[in-house]
Amino acid sequence: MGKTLTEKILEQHLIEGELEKGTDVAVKIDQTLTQDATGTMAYLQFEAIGIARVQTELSVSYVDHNTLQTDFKNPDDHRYLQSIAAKYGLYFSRPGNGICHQLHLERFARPGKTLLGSDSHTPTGGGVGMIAIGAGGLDVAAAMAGESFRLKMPKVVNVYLTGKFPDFISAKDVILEVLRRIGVKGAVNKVLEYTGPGIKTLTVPERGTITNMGTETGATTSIFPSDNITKEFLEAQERGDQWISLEPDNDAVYDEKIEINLSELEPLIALPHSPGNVKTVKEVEGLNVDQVCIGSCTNSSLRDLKVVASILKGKTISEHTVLTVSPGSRQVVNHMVKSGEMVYLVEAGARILENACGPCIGMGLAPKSDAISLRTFNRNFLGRSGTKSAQAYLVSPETAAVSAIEGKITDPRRFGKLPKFEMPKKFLVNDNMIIPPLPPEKANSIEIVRGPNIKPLPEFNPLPNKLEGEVLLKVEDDITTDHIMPAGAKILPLRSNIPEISKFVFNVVDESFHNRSLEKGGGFIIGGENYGQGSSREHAAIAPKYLGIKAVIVKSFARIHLANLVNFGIVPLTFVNKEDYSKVEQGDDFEINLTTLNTGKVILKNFTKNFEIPLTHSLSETEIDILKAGGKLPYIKQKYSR
Ligand code: MIC
Ligand code: SF4
Repeated sequence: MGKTLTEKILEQHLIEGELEKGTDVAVKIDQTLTQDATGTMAYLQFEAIGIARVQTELSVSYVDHNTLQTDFKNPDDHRYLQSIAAKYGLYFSRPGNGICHQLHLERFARPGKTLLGSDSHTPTGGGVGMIAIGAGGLDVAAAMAGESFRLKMPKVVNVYLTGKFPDFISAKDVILEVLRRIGVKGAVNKVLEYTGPGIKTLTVPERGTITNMGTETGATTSIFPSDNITKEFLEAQERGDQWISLEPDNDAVYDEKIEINLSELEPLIALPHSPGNVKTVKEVEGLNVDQVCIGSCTNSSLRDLKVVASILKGKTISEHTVLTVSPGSRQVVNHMVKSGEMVYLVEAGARILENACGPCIGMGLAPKSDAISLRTFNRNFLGRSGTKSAQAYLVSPETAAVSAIEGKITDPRRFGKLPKFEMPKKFLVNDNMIIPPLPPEKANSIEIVRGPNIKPLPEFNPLPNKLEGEVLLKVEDDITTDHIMPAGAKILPLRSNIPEISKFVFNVVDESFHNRSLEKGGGFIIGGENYGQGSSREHAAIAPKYLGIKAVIVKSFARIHLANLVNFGIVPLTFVNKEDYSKVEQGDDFEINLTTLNTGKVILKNFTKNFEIPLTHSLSETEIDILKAGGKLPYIKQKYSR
């Protein structure tokens, strides 16, 4: 029986288990990446594990999220990260160099390798045929210490592409079409593997747009084969020697199949407040647009900026619309400046921002009250832009550029003829803002620099046999980590300070959550389907744990958040009968007996309403041991001390 590409790479990296769908496997991790917003916590944890040097083939620490420096906190964290990289043998990508996923694709991603990143959009690397997975910072810290990564062996979905793009349709429309069909939980514990004649029309950066935003389907990762197009890309990045040919077998057996004809795609748009809320642009055409933002790790490659520049050339944006452009990397900026195409953006009225995450994570350029903001980004969750009353829509660079000129949502095909632009044969490679690892003899003497915002890690106790307390909050389906632990310019700088950041837990949902949790001495959260979708931020587990959350009981979980809850000793439980969700209310008094956790069944006693309901979980034996130890850090420390 033939193998999928996913199976081939996972098999080569298998440390424990068998490639049987749904079972637990442990795989070797070749590369890791972190970014600054999750990195500080990841490295505090790496330090706590106590290993002298990273054990991976390659580990990179990027700075791209917290680059708005309104006081000392973010720059202090950058200094901390730089000293950590020097001491422990990592590459350090300096602030201003670009967005981690764009940079990793350009400079480090390698076909056939595994990459674990403390950011949910790590699957961007799948664009060159690697297994690239997003995880919580502690899992990445453990991988840097040489631990394997545990996951449920995913099902493999074949996304079979045929045809080729008509003008004004691009990679973003492909992933929006996937989201339109399967929604934001359609690929939980699945890998989206792209094949078919249509992939031969897609360059690596276009493939990267698709694998990047595959995250929004809940997928473990997304992957393209490594073919001649990959070879050309790596050669253009002066990394031709790193290319290998890697394809699924012709008779590979997939669990599901999705077929998309690129020739038949239309410009698509995700409506507020979910990337899964997809319509055709035509259906919402004519709505006035206050802000257009081009950039983010989904759509900030040279190809994307070139197409935008070619559309904006000689035009002026609407007087009612603000346009921002944040390029993906210095390489992209360098090309745009040298070719003169940056001028078209400037002359059209674009506000050129730093090559960083920026408005995608509410780091500046928040839209005005009630604004309609059209973004080439991958997420439009409530409040994420920094303005709670704003309505964010997600589109391709083509739709964004044409709409910025018109001042309203516009089907880009109305523009007329698609202007031509040329891609370079070779990229302008310059790694002078990436500091390579120091040799061990020099690294040993490096002092770690800690600013006053870096607070010690909180310590948590082993799990008791019985959990008691009140339901502190009951929420609906599709609660994102942006609801649980919001980001933005004010909160992100607190990522290495758990007591402070915990004040903002569930702020967009219920401002009294923090105080109520402390007053009641902690308790429980009840949720619906796909609880914790979105970001990999482990702060959405650590901060609730700090506030005394003991268990989260839901209809279903998103993959990364579930792992983060386990890592920090919060018990993730699900209803056996989903209808029981409606029987419990905020304020109910619960008792959960955990002595039967190993059997997969536990009983919840509701004292307020005087009934019992059955709960279950998907935890492996190792995960139960981690929970019992009070989290993954004490668990690993126990292991190393043995
Ligand atoms: C995001 O896009 O939500 C982030 C910010 O990049 C997060 C990471 C974080 O919260 O620091 C992610 O996607 O994992
Ligand atoms: Fe940065 Fe936005 Fe990409 Fe997250 S989704 S890594 S915030 S650009």
